[in-house]
Amino acid sequence: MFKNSTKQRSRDWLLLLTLTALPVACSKDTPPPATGTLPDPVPELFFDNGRYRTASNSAELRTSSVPLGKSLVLAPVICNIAAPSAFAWTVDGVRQSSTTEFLTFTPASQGVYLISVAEQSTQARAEIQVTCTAPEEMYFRPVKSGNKATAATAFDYVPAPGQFINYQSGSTKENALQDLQDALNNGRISYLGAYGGYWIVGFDHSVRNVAGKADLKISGNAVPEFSEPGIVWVMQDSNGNGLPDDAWFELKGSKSDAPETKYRYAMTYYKPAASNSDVLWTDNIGRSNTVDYNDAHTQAYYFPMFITEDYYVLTGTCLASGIFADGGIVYAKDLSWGYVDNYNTDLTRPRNEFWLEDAVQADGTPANLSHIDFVKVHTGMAGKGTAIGEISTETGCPADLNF
Ligand SMILES: [Ca+2]
Ligand SMILES: [Ca+2]
Ligand SMILES: [Ca+2]
Ligand SMILES: [Ca+2]
Repeated sequence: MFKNSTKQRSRDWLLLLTLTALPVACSKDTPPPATGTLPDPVPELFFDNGRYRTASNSAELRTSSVPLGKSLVLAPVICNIAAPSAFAWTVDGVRQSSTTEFLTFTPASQGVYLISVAEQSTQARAEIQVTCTAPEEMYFRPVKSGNKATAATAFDYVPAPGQFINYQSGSTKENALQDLQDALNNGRISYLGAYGGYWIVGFDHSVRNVAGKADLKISGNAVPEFSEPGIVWVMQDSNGNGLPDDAWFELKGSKSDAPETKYRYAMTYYKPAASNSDVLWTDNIGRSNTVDYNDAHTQAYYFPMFITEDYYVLTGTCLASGIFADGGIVYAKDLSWGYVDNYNTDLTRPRNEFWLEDAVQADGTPANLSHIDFVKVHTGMAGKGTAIGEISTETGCPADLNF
């Protein structure tokens, strides 16, 4: 099934990983790996803005926003710190009382705030710029003549590596974004690849949160005992600029309180040195594995080759793998509710329907959103089965159920 060279290369990588300390998932201070080497595991914090991260963009100041009169819970992604101690937070240099990884920020007036967090045992530190904008309803966009119920605009598409991902050498990020736009326009399914692969889309109007009912529909291609759950995130255009550069809120699901669910999880995928190869990944908690090349999908690279750097980092929430075998057949477990490309087992929560009431802050408290403008979906599991390959979410175009 595998070419010998592929397996040998994987063994070389894994041997290296075994012989040296496990690599960092997300270090900005170490160079990208040359063939056969990986960055050292440097303790690090960063703020996730919902976009992929590379060596070249990791030093950019991340931004977010919060409408006046509301709170935003901030929390960094924690890399290579096995047992974090206390955290120290500042807002414009003023020390805050929180000593945990969470800060509830409730600005008293509109303006731009620089917020920092440092982990005390390592001095790992991160900053984020948060703009306090006009109150929540200021930029609500009512439905106008000519608007449509489904998402209109593709803003970003960065799949994880996978057997259904086919962006070969010479492809561009613009090619990928156009593919997503075409899928939105034509009602086709999009492929997110393995854990963390994502798209970001926007509506031509604001999707109102109507109390006590589902507000969004996002289809997948799940069938019983083959679910590949994707996590849904939503955003308001709080600063009114038409771009998804504000605060993301996860829609909770039936696994949100499961002890194995990992929040602010980061996975780094490394570009293979040769075609027809497995794709190595490492994560922010010291694990590594591969997305495996198989003989059913023979494009040269499963890694999206429009990523020009040697590795990229995808972040989000990670659920325990649903892969299981029974009688020699591999299945992917159906979850109760709350995920795209999942065959809901809770029949009170119809499949493919999502409630904006389920939007939560980083600490799991309700976000209480009156409406949203943007949606992100990412593959929510890292798992693979022998015959079926990696778990990878498939998605249709989101629709406003209150249109
Ligand atoms: Ca609702
Ligand atoms: Ca699927
Ligand atoms: Ca915006
Ligand atoms: Ca899939």
